[in-house]
Amino acid sequence: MRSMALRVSAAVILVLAVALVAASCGSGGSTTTTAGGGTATTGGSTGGSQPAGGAQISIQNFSFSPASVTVKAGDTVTWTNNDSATHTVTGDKNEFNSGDVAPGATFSFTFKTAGTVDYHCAIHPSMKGTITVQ
Ligand SMILES: [Cu+2]
Repeated sequence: MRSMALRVSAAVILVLAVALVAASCGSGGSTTTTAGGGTATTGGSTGGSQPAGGAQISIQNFSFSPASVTVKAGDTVTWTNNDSATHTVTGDKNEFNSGDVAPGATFSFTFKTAGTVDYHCAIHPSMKGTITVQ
């Protein structure tokens, strides 16, 4: 019995030692993990059907997400209505107006001039967003 217990504890120590070595290797490898995260960012351009540099905005839970987006002049911004209600994407100064965007539908607009455009949903005025064009 006693030697059995010794063997078990020896095994536990061995496992712990291996775990420690693995942990220190893991922390050294975390730099690689961060680099992998950078690759994931590149994957964000997977919306390959969009022109390079465009932006995607999701309409959900009666809000624009993200509410603030910065693009370059000439970029196309696409809004996708992921909500269960109909919304609009309407420039505060009527710079653009999507009209009704049904659930599941999209609206795209190309911003050609630099400046800041505030917009809202004409149906739900509390829904607001900003596009900054550089
Ligand atoms: Cu709305």
